[in-house]
Amino acid sequence: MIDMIKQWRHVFKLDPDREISDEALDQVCMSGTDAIIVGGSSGITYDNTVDLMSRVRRYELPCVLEVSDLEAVVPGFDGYLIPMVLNTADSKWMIGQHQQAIERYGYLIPWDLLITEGYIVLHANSTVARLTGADTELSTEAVAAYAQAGERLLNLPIIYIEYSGTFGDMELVGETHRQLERAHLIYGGGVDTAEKARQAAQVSDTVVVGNIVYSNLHQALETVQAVKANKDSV
Ligand code: 1GP
Repeated sequence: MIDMIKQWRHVFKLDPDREISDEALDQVCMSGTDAIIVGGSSGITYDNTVDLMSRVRRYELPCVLEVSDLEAVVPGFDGYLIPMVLNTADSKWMIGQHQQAIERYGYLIPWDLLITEGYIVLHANSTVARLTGADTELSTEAVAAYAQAGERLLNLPIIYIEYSGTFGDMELVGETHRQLERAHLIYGGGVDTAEKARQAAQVSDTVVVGNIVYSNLHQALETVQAVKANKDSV
């Protein structure tokens, strides 16, 4: 799983709770992006997840589920991303929900398809920050230290800097990246133009593009080439 993810430079994250036409989905899947992540912070159900997965499955693109709701874990994805929020004082989002999932469904879990992500949530005014009670007021040093704690103490293969809904501080992302030795750094949040995609690609290993797919598909599609053109910059 991690070997596959390490190849990804650009990924679209699609939300099962939002409408996307067949035509738009076709353009997203044929855009040259490396994979589709299915995920969102609210309104995710088994039915809307199955529906989106089966539509994306028509394309030869890796499709993984970022698990946020236990009721909406659908079999048939190529992999399952399991977020652990590092910058929250509420241990439920770090390990509690995971413990409950294993207690309830342990015998069903396809362990070799799971991959954990150390999430650092930095946009205070986002659903994920409010939901998880993330401490978003962090210095660059503090964020880099969370990332290193995730990589070196918890041995997490992925660190995900999440600014969902706003474009983040690229210097902070770059400095965090420099402090990592092994973990793969994913950046997501507010990438809605080719220029922002280019900047994000310079400081991270994988750039995730979400919201703009639903508000300006043309600009969303432009982010793919902008990221790919930066292939060798990290
Ligand atoms: C959200 O990181 C992703 O989980 C992408 O963020 O929706 O702001 O592009 P945007």
